[in-house]
Amino acid sequence: MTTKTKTRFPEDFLWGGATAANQIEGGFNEGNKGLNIADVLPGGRTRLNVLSEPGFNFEIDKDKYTYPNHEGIDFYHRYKEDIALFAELGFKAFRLSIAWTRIFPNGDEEEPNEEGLAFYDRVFDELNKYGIEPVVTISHYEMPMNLVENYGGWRSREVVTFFERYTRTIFNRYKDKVKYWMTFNEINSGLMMPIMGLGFSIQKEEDRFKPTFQAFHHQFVASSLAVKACHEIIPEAEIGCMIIFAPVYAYDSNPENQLHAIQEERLFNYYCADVQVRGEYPAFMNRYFEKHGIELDIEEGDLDLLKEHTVDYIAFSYYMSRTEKKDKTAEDNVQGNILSGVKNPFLEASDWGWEIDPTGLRISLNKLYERYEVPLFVVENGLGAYDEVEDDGSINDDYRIDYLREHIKAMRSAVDEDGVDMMGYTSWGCIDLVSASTGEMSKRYGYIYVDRQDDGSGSLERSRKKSFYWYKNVIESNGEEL
Ligand code: BGP
Repeated sequence: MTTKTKTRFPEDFLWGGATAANQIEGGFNEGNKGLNIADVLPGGRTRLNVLSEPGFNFEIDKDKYTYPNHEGIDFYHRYKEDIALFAELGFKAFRLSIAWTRIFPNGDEEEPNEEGLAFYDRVFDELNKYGIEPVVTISHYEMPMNLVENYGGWRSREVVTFFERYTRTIFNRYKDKVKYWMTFNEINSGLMMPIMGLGFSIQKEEDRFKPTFQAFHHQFVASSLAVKACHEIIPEAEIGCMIIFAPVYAYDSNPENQLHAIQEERLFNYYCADVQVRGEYPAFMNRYFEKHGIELDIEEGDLDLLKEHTVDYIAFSYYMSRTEKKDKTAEDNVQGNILSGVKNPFLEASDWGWEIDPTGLRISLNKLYERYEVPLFVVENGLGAYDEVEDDGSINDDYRIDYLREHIKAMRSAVDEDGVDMMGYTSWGCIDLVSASTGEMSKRYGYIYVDRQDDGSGSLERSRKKSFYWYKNVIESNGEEL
C-alpha cells in the first residue's frame, strides 16, 4: 500500500544514491593506482578492533586476514552496467568518491596519473549520458599509504600542499563534468577513528589531543584551499563539508543530563561544521584547547583563509541518534556506528546495534538549519541488513523499504512543515558494497543486490531487490508516493 500526501520537495531535488571508491571499485592495483588506507584494512566485524591492537602494522598479510576492498564490487570494470541500473532507478544524482591514489598514487608526486584521471572521465561521461549529476567526495577514507607511513597522515602540514595539488588537478580536469563537490567524508569521524579520517593511529592516550586537533587544523586549511580553488576554477559549482550528524538526547529531564547532552553534542556534531561553515573556531573549542593544554600551530594567514573560504552547503550522514547521561556505567553503554551512548528505550536497533530513529533525522535537519542556515544535503542514510535471495531470485527487503520510507517522511516534514532548505538525498550504498566499519559484504544497504559474500565467493552479478522498484517510484513521484 502506498500513502499519498502533498510534498514540497523542490523540483530539482537531487534524489539518488551514495558510494565511496574504496567500497565499490576494486581494481586496487590496476591503472597505476597506489595503495591507500582502505587497501590495508582487514575484513570482518573485528576490523576496527584489530586496528587498535598493539603491534598491528599495515603490511598486507593474506594468511591472516581478508581484504574485501581489493575487489570491492568491481565497479572499476562494471561501472557501465551499474550506472545503467541507476538510470533505470531514475537517479538525479550519484554520489561517488575519487580515490586520491588513482590520481596521485603516492600522494606526493608532482604530476598526476593519467590513467586514473581517464577512469573518472569515463565514469562522469557515462553518468552524463543519462543526465545523472555526479556528487563527488574528494576524500573518503582513502588516504595514500605513502602519506600515512612517511608523513604521519594529516599531522603533517606538507600534506596540505599535496591535497591542494590533488584538488586543483581534479577541478581543472572535471570542471565541465562535475558541479557538486564535498571535501572530507565525515570529517568529524577523526575524533573517534583517527586512522580512517586523519591517517594515523593514536599510540598513547596522553598523546591524543595535540596531534588530533593539529591534524584537524590541517584538514580545515586544506578544505578552505579546496573551496577557494573550486570557486576559482568552477564558479558555478557548489562545494560542501561532510559530517556525521547524530543528535544527542538527554536520557531524562535531569538538568545535569541535559547539560551533558549539550556538551557531548558540540564537540562531535558542531566543532567541524562551525569551522567550515562559519569560518572560525567556536568559543567552546578555544576553551577546550586551553583546558587540555593544546596549542595549535596556526600559520599566519590560516585564520583569514578559514574565514574567507567557507563551504556552500552542509552534507551529512544520518544513521542514528545517541542518548546520553552524565553518570553512565559500563553496563549502560550501547555501541552503534562509531558512536556509543546509553540505550534509548523508545528505539529498536538494527542487527548491527544502530538505533533506528527517523524522527532523529528531522531533528538533525532542524538543528543544522537553525544553526547555520545553509542548504542541507543528506548524502548518507540507510539500513545495513542481511538479505535473503529467494528460490525464484527475488529479494523482499520490506524492512529496508520501511526504514527508508520513515526517514524520507521525516525529511519531508522538515522541508514541508519546518521550512528547512534541502538540496537532495542520496541514500547510502544504493548498490551493495563493502562495509566501512566491518569490511563485510553481508551488511547490505542496496536497492541492487550484488552476488558477493563475505568469504569472497559469488558471481558479482547484480539483481534488483524489491526496494529497487519502490525507490524508483519515490523518485518518479518526487517523494510523494512512499
Ligand atoms: C559511513 C561511511 C560510509 C559507510 C557508512 C555505513 O560512516 O561514510 O563509508 O560505509 O557509514 O557504515 P558501514 O559500512 O560501517 O555499515
